[in-house]
Amino acid sequence: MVDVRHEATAVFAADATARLTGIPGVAAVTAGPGVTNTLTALKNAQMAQSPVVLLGGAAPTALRGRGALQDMDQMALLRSVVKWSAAARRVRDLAPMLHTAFEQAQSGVPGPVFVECPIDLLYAEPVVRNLYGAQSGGRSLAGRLLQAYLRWHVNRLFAGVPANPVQAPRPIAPALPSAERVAAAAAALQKAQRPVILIGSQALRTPNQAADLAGALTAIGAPVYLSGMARGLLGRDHALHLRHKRREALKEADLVLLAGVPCDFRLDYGNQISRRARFISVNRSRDELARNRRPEIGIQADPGVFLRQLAAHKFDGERWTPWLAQLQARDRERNAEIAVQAETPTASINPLHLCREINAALGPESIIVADGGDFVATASYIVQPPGPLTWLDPGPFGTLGVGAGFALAAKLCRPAAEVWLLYGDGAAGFSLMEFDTLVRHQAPVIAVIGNDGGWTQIAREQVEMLHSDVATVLAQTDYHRVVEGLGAVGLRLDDPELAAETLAQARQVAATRPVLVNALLGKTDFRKGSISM
Ligand SMILES: Cc1ncc(C[n+]2csc(CCOP(=O)(O)OP(=O)(O)O)c2C)c(N)n1
Ligand SMILES: [Mg+2]
Repeated sequence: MVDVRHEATAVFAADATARLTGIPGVAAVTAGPGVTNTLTALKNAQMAQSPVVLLGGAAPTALRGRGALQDMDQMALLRSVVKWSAAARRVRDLAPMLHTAFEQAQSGVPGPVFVECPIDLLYAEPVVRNLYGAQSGGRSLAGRLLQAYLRWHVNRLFAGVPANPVQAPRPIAPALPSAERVAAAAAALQKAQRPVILIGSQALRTPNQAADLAGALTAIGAPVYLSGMARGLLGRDHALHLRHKRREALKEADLVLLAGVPCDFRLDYGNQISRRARFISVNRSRDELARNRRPEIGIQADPGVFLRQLAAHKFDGERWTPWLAQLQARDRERNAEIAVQAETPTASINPLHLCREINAALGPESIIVADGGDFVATASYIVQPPGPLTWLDPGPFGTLGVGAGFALAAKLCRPAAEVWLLYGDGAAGFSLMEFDTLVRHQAPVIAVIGNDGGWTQIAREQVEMLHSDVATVLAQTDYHRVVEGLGAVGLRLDDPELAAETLAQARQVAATRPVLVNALLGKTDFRKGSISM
């Protein structure tokens, strides 16, 4: 049980817990405003296909719609942002509904679920009898009728609860690909000259199979790009792992295999895949398989299982050596460009330089959480997650504010890991108060704010197109002093020469206490012209 300061944080933390462990995360919030405060985080979990169980309170069953405190139609509001929901109306509903909730969250395409639990189902029977007894009054006929009704109501609330309502959870098996489909994909891949495999979050739904999955990709031997929760899967220096110029690779490829990757904005709705290429897609979701670009071989199954079965076929990796070498050369070229850009002096600290220093400071156990715009997008090109499931970002909903909840969960799930929370200064404003939570629950994370004094991702396009920076400018505020007030340690960094030293100091502090480095940034053109739509 971890109590936080904002309900969104609770859901973000439950989401990250689910992603890192494969076990659904649970958040419990109060009725009304507690539930409405979770909406954005639930939608974020839905888009990330993350199994979260939200338990929400609700007004007492007999007082719904009568002006009760925090009363509202929660079911109507949540329906579109959860995969499944149910409203308990009797105590005996609770256990089977929770059972179904956990199954629904994990089966097929995973996602968040909601169980509404009115408060009179959560207290002991005598307390509830007393509560309703005290509400009704008088010896008049109306008063006695009301009392009789309420007695009947409470009897009904508590009736028929089995002595042992809790059953063991049933195992949930993912959809398996058929052997013929795997063979068809293998045959296509064996014939390809320039294959590219893209791996997305879905392939990592079963975290304890990450090592096997990495082994499978090595055995297949084709070039691989990793996205979402798959980032870090192959460690830092795997020969098959490409990090840059994906668009070019997709244009030139003669076979593209998407494993748990939808054709959404990140692939320009499928347009990045050459029309001449053979196109295979594996996805748990039938909708995602068909969206925007229909694959030649479409397989509705768990992509991780598919890849492991694919690896049982024989592939001649040598055949792809020249193609791989070409992609690797482009990767090296891009890294060299970045290294040059990182050494260009700017005011305060060049963000590329800071990202390179962060990358150098990471240990093999580090987990990176990304919450922001321009700065964290820059970091995603430079900071390399060291291993499987060591990179957490919001996912395709792109919600600012996931930072503290994700970092909290990461540190509590993996206490031995160093958790690096990379914040934009705008994004940090959504969850800085949760440093109170990090301090109270002894979750010593290392936060770094890339403090460019503004909502830079927005400013980049707005200033260019509308010639005004209105509403994109922030002050380069002393955020390090804010967290000090909450019991964490704050460090200010404005000199590039001191970056390595300050990060080393932060790591030392984080052995025992949460720490925040407020890094004052200058401007670069690194992401000029980037627009996401
Ligand atoms: C909750 C939410 N509000 C707004 C946005 C739109 N948005 C995306 S990036 C961005 C700017 C973020 O600023 P900051 O965190 O300082 O990062 P920077 O771009 O300056 O590096 C905004 C407002 C969003 N994705 N989520
Ligand atoms: Mg900013």
